[in-house]
Amino acid sequence: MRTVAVTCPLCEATCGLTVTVDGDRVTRVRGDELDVFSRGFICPKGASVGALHQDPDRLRAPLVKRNGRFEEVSWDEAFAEIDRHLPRLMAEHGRDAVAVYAGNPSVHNTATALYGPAFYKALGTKNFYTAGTVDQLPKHFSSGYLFGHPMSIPVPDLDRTEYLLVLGANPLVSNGSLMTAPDARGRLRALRARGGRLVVVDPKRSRTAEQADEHHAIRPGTDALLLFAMVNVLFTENLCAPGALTPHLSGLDEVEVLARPFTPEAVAPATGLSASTITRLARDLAAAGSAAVYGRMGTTTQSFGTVASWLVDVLNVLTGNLDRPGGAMFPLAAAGQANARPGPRRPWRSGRWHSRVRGLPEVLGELPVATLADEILTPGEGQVRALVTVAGNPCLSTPNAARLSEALGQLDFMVSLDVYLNETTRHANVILPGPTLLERPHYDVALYQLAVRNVANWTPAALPTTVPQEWRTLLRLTAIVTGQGPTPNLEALDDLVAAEAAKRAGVDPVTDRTGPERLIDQLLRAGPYDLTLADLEAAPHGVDLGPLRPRLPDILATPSGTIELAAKDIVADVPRLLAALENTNPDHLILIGRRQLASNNSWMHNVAGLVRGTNRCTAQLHPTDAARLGLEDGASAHISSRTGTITIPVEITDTVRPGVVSIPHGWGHDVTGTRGQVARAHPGVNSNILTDDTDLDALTGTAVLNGIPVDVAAATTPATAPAPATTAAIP
Ligand SMILES: Nc1nc2c(c(=O)[nH]1)N[C@H]1C(S)=C(S)[C@@H](COP(=O)(O)OP(=O)(O)OC[C@H]3O[C@@H](n4cnc5c(=O)[nH]c(N)nc54)[C@H](O)[C@@H]3O)O[C@H]1N2
Ligand SMILES: Nc1nc2c(c(=O)[nH]1)N[C@H]1C(S)=C(S)[C@@H](COP(=O)(O)OP(=O)(O)OC[C@H]3O[C@@H](n4cnc5c(=O)[nH]c(N)nc54)[C@H](O)[C@@H]3O)O[C@H]1N2
Ligand code: SF4
Ligand SMILES: [Mo]
Repeated sequence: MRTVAVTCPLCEATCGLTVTVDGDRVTRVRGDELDVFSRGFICPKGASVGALHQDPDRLRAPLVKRNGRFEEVSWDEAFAEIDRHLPRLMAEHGRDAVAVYAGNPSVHNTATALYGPAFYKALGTKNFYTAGTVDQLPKHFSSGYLFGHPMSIPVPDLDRTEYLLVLGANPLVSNGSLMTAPDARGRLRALRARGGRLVVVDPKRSRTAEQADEHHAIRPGTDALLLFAMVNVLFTENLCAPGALTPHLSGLDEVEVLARPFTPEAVAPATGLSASTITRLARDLAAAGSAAVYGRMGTTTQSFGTVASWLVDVLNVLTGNLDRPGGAMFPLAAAGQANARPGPRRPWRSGRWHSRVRGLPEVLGELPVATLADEILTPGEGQVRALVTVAGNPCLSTPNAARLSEALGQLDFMVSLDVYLNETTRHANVILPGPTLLERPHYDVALYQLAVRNVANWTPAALPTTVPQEWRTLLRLTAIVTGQGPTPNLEALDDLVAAEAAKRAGVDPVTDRTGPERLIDQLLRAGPYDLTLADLEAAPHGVDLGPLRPRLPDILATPSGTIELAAKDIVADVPRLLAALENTNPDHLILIGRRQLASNNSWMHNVAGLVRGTNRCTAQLHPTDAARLGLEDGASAHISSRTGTITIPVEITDTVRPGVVSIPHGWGHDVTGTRGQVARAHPGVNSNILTDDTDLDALTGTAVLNGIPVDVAAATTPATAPAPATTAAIP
C-alpha cells in the first residue's frame, strides 16, 4: 500500500488528490490537504478516479472494425490498419480530406496537449476542429483583438476582489472555467466573509446564484445588451475611471458612441431586467473598491458570445479594474505561458481561411465544429473523407448532433484516440486507447495560464500500465501521415519534437529526459520563475508562486501597443446586436444548458457512483410554463427545435426563469454499438439533438448552446421510450 499525491486533470480546477493504491488497485481517494492550491478540496468526480481507472468497460487494447464488428487487435496491427488507409486518402484527395476533432480532455491530458500539435501540423489539414467552438472561443477572439494575444484572458482576482459580477457561470458546480480556482465555493464564501459582494446574472437560480448577495434572472442570450447598457451608464453618469490604464487605451470615444443606443431603458424589455436595476449594477460596479466582471458558458455560447465577452473586459477597463489587485488580472504560469515571450510579437488575427461549404472563418487555426457535418456530407473538392478524434465525443457535445452522427457514418475512414467505445467512437474504424490519469504523468500546461494564483504542480505516473503512453501513439500517427510508416524510430522522432520545442522556447534542449517530462522541463527552464522539473519533483504538493501581479503594459501585443477597446473586428458585430434589440421574439420557450456536479460533459456516466439516484437528465420548467402547457412534474414532454425532437421527463422548479427550459448536455447513451453498461442503464437524452448547427456567434462560429427557441408539448408516449425523431435520426 502506498499513497501518492496527484493533480486531478478532470476539470479546470487542478485539485490535488491523495490516492492510496494497493498493487494496481485504488483503495482510497481524498483531497490533498497539503496541496498548495486546493488545500484538501475534492468533488465527486475527483473522488471517482479509482472507479474510472477500474472501469471494466474502459478500453485497454486497440479495436479495429472488421465486417461491422470491433475486434481487439495488437498495437502493431492497429497502426498497420491506419497506415493502409490514411496516407492513401491524403494522397488521393489532399490533406484537407482528413479532419481532426480534438475534444475537451485533449487539453487536460499532458501527452495530447504537448504532442497533439505535432501530429496536427504533420497532417496539415484546414479541417481542424476542437471543442473550443462549443465553448470558449469568443473569449480568445475578444482577448486577441483587445490585448493582442488570444491567451491573454484576464481572470478575476478571486481571493482579493471586493465585488464579483458573474454572468453565465456556475463555479459552484463547474468548479470554475477560464478561471482555474480549486474550491471555488470556499473562495466565494471567503469573498463574502471579508465583506465583498457576489452578484450573479443567470436565467437560472444556480447553486452559485443561491450563494450570492444578488441574483438577476436575465433572459437568455441578452447579456451583451445588459453589459452595453452598463457601459452606457458609466459614460452618461461620468463614472468611467480607467486610472492607471489610461495611457494604454485606445478607442474609448468610439466605445462611448457605440454604447449610446443601448440605454438601460432600451435594453430592459429584452433582458428582462429593469432599467433601474441595470443602472444600479453599473453604479455598484463603479463604486466598488475593487471589482471583477466575469462571464463564462452562458455568455460565450450564445448568439452574441464575442460581443458579450468583449464587453466584460470593457467594463473591467472602464472601471479601472483590469490588471490591478482585486480586479481582473493576467496570470503568469511557470511553463508554456503563451503570452509571456519577450520582444515584439505579430498581432493576432483570425479569418486567415474559411470553411469550404459555409465560408465560416478560422479562429485560432480551427473551424467551427458546427460545420463539420457539412464538410463531410457535401461532395466536391476538399470534401472530408476521414476523421481523427482525439479525446472527443462530438456526437453528444456538438449542435445538431443527429446530423453529425449521420455524417460520421458516411466517412471512408475514422480513427479515435479514446478510452471508451461510445456514441462517437462507435463510428471509428480504429480506436486507440490511452492510459488512465493514474498511469501517466501530468502537468497542467493550459490551465495554470488561467489560474487565480500562480502555482505549478507536477504529477508523476502513479501506476504502471500496459497501454502505450499517448505521446508515443501520437508520434506513431505522425510518422504514418509523414510517410515514415507505422513503426518509426520513436526516440529519434521525440528528439526532433523536443529540439524544435526547445528552439521555440529559446532554451538548450534537455538531454537526460524524454517525452512530456522533457518538454515540461524545457518549458519550466524557459519560464519566468527559474524552475526546473527537478524542483517540482521535489515538491509533490505543488509550488506556490504567489498572487497575481500586474502585467501591463508588457503583455500588450496589439498593432498599436494599446488595449484596443474598439477593435474593428469585434465592433463589426454591434449593428447585428442593435438589430436584435429591435427584434426580440418572445413567442418560443428558450433552451439553455446546465452542468451537474457528478457529470463531466459526456464521458463519466459509466461510473456507477456518479449516476446513482434519480434520473437527472430532465427538462426544468418554471411552474407557470408547466401549468400553461398542462405538464406535471415527472411527466414526459416532447421538446422540438428546428433540428429535432427529444422526449424527456419534466422537472418543475421555480429556479428557472419563466420562458426558459434547462436541459443538461452529455446524455443520450441509448444508442447501439457502444460499450458502457452503466451509462446505457442511465441513458438520459441527447440535448444537442435540439441545438442548431446554423445558429452561431457571428464572429467566431461558436455554437449557440444557450438560447435555442424550442416548443414544448406533453408527450403521449412515456419518456423512457425515446421519441421517434431521436432514434430515427441516429443511425
Ligand atoms: N448543449 C450543450 N453542449 C455542450 C456544452 C453545453 O454546455 N451545452 N458544453 C460544451 C463544452 S464546454 C465542451 S468542453 C464540450 C465537450 O465536448 P467533447 O470534448 O467532445 O466531449 P467530452 O464529453 O468531454 O468527451 C471526451 C471524450 O474523451 C475521452 N477521454 C477522456 N479522457 C481521455 C484521455 O485521457 N485520452 C483520450 N484519448 N480520451 C479520453 C472520453 O471517453 C470522451 O469520449 O461539450 C460542449 N457541448
Ligand atoms: N461538474 C462539472 N464540472 C464541469 C464540467 C461538467 O460537465 N461538469 N464541464 C467543464 C467544462 S468543459 C466547462 S467549459 C466548464 C463550464 O463552466 P461554467 O460556465 O461555470 O458552467 P455552466 O454550468 O455551463 O454555467 C453556465 C451558466 O450560464 C447560465 N446561462 C445559460 N444561458 C445564459 C445566458 O444567456 N446568460 C447568462 N448570463 N447565463 C446563462 C446557465 O444557467 C448556467 O448556470 O465547466 C467545467 N466543469
Ligand atoms: S473540482 Fe475538478 S479538479 Fe477538483 S477534484 Fe473535482 S474534477 Fe478534479
Ligand atoms: Mo468546456
